[in-house]
Amino acid sequence: MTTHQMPLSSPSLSGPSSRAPREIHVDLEARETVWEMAPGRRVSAWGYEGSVPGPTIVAHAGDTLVAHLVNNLPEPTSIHWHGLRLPAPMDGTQLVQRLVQPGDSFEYRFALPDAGTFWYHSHANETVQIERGLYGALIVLGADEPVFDADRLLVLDDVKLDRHGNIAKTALFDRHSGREGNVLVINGRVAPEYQIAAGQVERWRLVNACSARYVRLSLGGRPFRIIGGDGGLRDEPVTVTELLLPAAARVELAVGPFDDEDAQIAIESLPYRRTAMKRPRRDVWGTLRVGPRAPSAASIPARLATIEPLVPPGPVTPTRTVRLGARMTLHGHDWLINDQQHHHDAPVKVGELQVWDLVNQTGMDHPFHLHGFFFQVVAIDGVPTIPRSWDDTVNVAAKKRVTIAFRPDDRPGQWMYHCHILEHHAAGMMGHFEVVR
Ligand SMILES: [Cu+2]
Repeated sequence: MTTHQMPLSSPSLSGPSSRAPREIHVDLEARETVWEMAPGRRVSAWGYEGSVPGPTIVAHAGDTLVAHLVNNLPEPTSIHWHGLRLPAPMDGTQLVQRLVQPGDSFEYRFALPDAGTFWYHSHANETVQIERGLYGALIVLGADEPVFDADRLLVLDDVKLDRHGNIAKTALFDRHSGREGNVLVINGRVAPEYQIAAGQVERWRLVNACSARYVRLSLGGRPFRIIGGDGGLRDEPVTVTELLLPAAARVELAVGPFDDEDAQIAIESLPYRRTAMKRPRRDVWGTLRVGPRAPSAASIPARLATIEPLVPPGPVTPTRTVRLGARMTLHGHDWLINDQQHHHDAPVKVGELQVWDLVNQTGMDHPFHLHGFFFQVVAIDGVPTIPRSWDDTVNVAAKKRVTIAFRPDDRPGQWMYHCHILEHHAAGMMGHFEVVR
């Protein structure tokens, strides 16, 4: 029995690391627990192995993950492995498995083909179960990773507490705009402080585990480099001073070097208007302090990965249109795909290039997530783009059109796509389709 847990910060996991593939065994008991978000600030929550986030699973590409879910919750559950190219029966949705009943267990077993930053979370009654803490990170290391001075994982979440300090019940308004919390946490803790040595460069892996919130990330306005997306390293690093991380998406960064010892840098989100119904504001999530200088062994190549374009340059012809829509009802809003709740979409064939036009007909952004397959973003509003990374979650901004391409490999079965604003998914903005040989 080996459970690989990564501390909040660790010496570098990077660098060449080839070894024989292993089985990684993890126990994930889902149960009620006490979540201490800050010293003395405890809330009743649900977590894997009693912690929020759940255990961080670290493996190498080529390993097999064996995760033993035991359900000691008062209601049924299942686990979705977000971003992983696994066999359909292991995807954790109700299309492919019966929910695990209280007192029962289920073993997930699948190979980990790709290096990258992934996460796992409940795929049952998500608006309650994920909000209460049933999520965790899964890091898969590649054979030839760039070298950093340290690795850091930051799982971002927002929690809505009521006036008694308990996790709030779902409100009608949540169904419309998605639930945004009034408490911001990184790795389950309010306002954490991290330290980076002056002169050093760290690899940061960020997961947005919020129900609905978009994070327009800034590090006090300082430049940093994006080195990876949902599905591992991007083609080359790009230097920015901010980025937009939609709900459920991941990003990998090179942070540093900083020269000003004792500087305090805000880990913050800048105002972003994803819906006209919410007033954008700046929030501080945590603090990064620049510590005493230390030597650096970091080495980040100019070229990180080769992303072969799936679609030749030039005009893009979609094979399918997926319209994201809404309908007013007596109980507020229904959220729709092609005018239907829980849309039954046409099958796709193994090996056949898919070019999907995601058309947002609503006045609100939606983070579109495809299960089981990475895609490339090939056009925005009809204007071709050069794919720089592999992704499984993309923001389709209000009234905009995003075109994605993927080629289903030989993993037939039932798959789904949906808006990852959990309340929208629950209210119908979801489609399912079969991959057939
Ligand atoms: Cu949505």
